[in-house]
Amino acid sequence: MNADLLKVYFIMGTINCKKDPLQTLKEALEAGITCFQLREKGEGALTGTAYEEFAYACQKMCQRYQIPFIINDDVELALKLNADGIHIGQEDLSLPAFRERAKGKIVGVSVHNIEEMELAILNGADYVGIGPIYKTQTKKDAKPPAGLHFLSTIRKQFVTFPIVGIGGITEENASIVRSSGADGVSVISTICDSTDIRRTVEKLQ
Ligand code: 3NM
Repeated sequence: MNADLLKVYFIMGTINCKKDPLQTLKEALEAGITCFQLREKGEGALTGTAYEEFAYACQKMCQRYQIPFIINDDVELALKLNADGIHIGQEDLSLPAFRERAKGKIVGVSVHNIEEMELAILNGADYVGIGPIYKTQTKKDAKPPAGLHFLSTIRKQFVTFPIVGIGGITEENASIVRSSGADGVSVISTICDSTDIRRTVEKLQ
């Protein structure tokens, strides 16, 4: 995949938004995000038809701005909607099985150590998410922060593989995450909580 798509990678679910989620997504798209992942998880998250309708609305909006629409975890929905890609965690699914079903789609995998990184590449991941780089309040079961050192170690070993950093990334630390080896930054709260999404996305670039 083209690693430029990871530059400013916005992740969101309805529970992350204080404002209208579709309005937040629209503002983020207008501001220049390069990729979007729907991560509808946690207490109070949409389910059933409401979830599918919301996913469809997000997809339509991403299509309007020609930005990849990725779904977190939910392989069935990703296939049903013909999403551009899917992002999976270590616990979610056997990657080789999914890779086979998701021909032509972007497949992203969260990795937390060298072994997971090697396995993700071997099994056909298109990019990896490395995190949490910093402490995050957003993911309750996040692992302890991996820090920039881990990111730069991975980058030295995998010189060209597309990598996005995640976890606690802000307007202030995005550039050091990039200079430590990430092709891009993935954020939830920095965009969801922003009072000026245009300015925030500019600073994350
Ligand atoms: N995955 P925020 S950290 C969804 O470490 C997610 O794999 C992580 O949210 C990982 O930008 C995380 O608000 C939460 O810190 C990122």
